[in-house]
Amino acid sequence: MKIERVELDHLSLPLVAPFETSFGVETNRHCLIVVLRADGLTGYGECVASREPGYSYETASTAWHILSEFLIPSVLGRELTVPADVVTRFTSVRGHNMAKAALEMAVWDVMAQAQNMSLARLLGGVRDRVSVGVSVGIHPTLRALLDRIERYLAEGYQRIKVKIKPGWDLEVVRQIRARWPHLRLQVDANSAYTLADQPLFEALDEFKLLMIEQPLGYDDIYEHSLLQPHLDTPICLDESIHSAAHARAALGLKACRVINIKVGRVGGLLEAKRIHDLCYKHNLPVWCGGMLETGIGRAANVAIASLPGFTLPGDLSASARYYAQDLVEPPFTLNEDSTISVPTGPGLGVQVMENRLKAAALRRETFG
Ligand code: SMG
Ligand code: MG
Repeated sequence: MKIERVELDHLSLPLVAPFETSFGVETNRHCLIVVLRADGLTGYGECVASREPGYSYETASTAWHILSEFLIPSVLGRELTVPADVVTRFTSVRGHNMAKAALEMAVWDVMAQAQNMSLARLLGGVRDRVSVGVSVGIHPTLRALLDRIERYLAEGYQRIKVKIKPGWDLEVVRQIRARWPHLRLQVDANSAYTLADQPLFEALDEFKLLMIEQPLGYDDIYEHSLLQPHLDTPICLDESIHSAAHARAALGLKACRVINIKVGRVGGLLEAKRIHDLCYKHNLPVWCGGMLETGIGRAANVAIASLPGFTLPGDLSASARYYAQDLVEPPFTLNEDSTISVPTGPGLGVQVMENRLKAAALRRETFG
């Protein structure tokens, strides 16, 4: 298959509510969408880098630079047969995983369509619905947070993740537990703590959390390995796992008991699958993280989450949790059993509404 043309769009989409983490607040989601044309087919990919370098060093602007100057030119006009070929073309660029993942996703999409197969099937998925939860940001008051959780529970989400930061942690968890003793609950610190906070994490043990996500440095594995043996609660690594090699290091050091796999953070679906396969072999449960994706990135997330090792609920919520109007039809909805159905149509299996893409674009450029 020959890549004939690639279009890049930088979008700004208003979120239904601001999303606050230990590193900042987002009210508008910035992302890049890749539209790829090959053999009469159109594939889509989403770049999850944010406007600001808070979660990762990549931003929508750095991804634009890397895609337009290096990654897109490396595949334009090329014959590619399998998705791994595109990864090979990218080896001369170090890092910039979110930029790489966006273009790779569009290639998987067209290649799955060319075989008239869903992306989930091409990846080796084994489920037709995936278990999901909802990630709840930091709120101005505890009251507001508890009300928000109550509404998500009423909508049918059966697993809640709350963001924590120093000063918004133990008491928050205590109050949630007091109200919902059996709720499947986990926390995400986004690297807001240090090893000196070990007593806080020990104190959290009594609340039987499913996991504590990325408590320490965003690029650390070693210090997490020093903390994990002191805790009953599993540590889950997010920010510091960028490759299967990192996952291997975390496994070897026993730095965590769970890994959050994000397609963008690890450079694409192929690497996400490699991390999955490694963890599956070692009986380490994984789950699919979220980056407030539109329906395009969400379709890829749901597909990868259908692999057998994704045994914990993902941060994959319904379209309406993020956007008043998603970019795709039909929008993703929550089933009664707190799952999302895996699209069965060819490729990503969603219809991208290009007029909505155009309406939200701050910048667009065509290559080839
Ligand atoms: O997509 O529902 C979602 C958000 C999930 O909490 C979420 N993601 O560290 O896991 C994480 C955060 C990063 C969000 S930065 C935009
Ligand atoms: Mg996280």
